[in-house]
Amino acid sequence: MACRICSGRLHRFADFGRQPISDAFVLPGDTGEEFSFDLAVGVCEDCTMVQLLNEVPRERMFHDGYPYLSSGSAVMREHFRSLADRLLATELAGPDPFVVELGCNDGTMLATIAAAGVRHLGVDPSGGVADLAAARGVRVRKDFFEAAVAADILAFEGPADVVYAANTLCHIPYLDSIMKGVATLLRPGGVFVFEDPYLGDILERASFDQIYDEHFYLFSATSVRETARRHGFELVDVERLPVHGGEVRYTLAARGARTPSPAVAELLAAEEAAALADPRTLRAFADRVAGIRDDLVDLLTGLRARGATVHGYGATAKSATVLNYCGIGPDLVPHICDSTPAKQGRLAPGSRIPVRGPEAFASPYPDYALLFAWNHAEEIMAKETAFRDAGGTWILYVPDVHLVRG
Ligand code: JHZ
Ligand code: SAH
Ligand code: ZN
Repeated sequence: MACRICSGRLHRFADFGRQPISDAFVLPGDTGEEFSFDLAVGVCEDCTMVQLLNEVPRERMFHDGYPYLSSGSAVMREHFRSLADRLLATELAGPDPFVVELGCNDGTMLATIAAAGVRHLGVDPSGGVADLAAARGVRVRKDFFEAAVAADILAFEGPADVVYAANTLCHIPYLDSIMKGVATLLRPGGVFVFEDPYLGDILERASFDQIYDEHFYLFSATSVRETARRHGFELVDVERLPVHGGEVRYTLAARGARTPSPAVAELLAAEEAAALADPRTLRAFADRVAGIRDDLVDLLTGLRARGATVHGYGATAKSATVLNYCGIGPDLVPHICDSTPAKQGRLAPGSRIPVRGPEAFASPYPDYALLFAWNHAEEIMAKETAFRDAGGTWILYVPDVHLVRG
């Protein structure tokens, strides 16, 4: 296996065994074998990019039945509204501005742009979510963004002031084509802004469930800067974000077009000091993760032996890694509650744990709730205070296995 960015040698540091497609929720009657692949992660010895060793074909993950909805969290809706407002007040404040969003999903971010009457285009290959965006008044093109699509957009719409992507760029193995496309599409002086889970946070919190089929890359400022450099871009800003368990928003511009903010050098220096890309750091992470697996399985088997009930909360894509790596099935967690319509009434991939609507949580409350959507803990605990009042206890496994009494 060679690095997807620079063809350098990859050093494998973690292995999660066979895994299903994380967002492929199974119909109960479907007894066919699920697609699976070896989920293993490596770091490039040259450019430091952390990446999966195996690639799942993109059409298997992103299609008309793709279930994830950006609008499923109030905190995320507010996050995207404030980002859109900021873009409108800055990069999109000139005459006839144009913004393109890669992976616009159900249009949560672009809805604010559309409401402001600003020219925009969302690009997303998942037809179901793209239809929801269109229903909100967002202009959307159902396609995988890549260099040829960028050239086509340029021809029909003209150059973009901003290309934006949230939780999408790290999903795309073919970044060379993306970078070429964005370079073609941006006007001179335009910016490419994207935000994704941050390697530094993943290592610090041992949040190994951020590793699954869709998350092909785990970015750092160091690896993003190197990737950008290879395509004539410069990393001109970084901003740490609290959402999704810790992310970084990167801003790229054509080399020499903008003065990098001091935050860039600071984050690069912090990554160097923390030896983020050092195989020893990454192997220590893998050891910690094996400990979390043992602790979680011990806790759940102990609770079952005592006759306590444990239900899952949030049928996240992340939970696929937890469940299938730890070997947790319906015997330990009989069902998971989730607010996403397209996941309800189905079985979680691999583990085959049934997914029910949020109303099932209270009827009756379990003794313990295993919080797979730990990144939304504050929002969820605030709306589920009745669970705590009924004596319920949350189980979290990030940054270690621990109990929270609401
Ligand atoms: P959440 C997905 O990951 C996939 P997931 C993807 N690869 C990615 O990077 C991120 O999103 C952005 C439910 N829920 O956000 C909704 C409730 O039931 O952690 C979701 O199914 N009640 C693109 O799936 C899940 O939990 C609630 O109150 O790991 C949360 O999924 C809330 C707030 C959520 O992302
Ligand atoms: N930006 C949203 C959605 C993230 S889900 C948010 O942060 O909540 C990731 C989205 O990327 C999915 O809707 C998926 O269909 C889309 N996607 C995957 N590959 C893509 C590509 N090559 N071009 C554009 N979108 C893509
Ligand atoms: Zn490399």
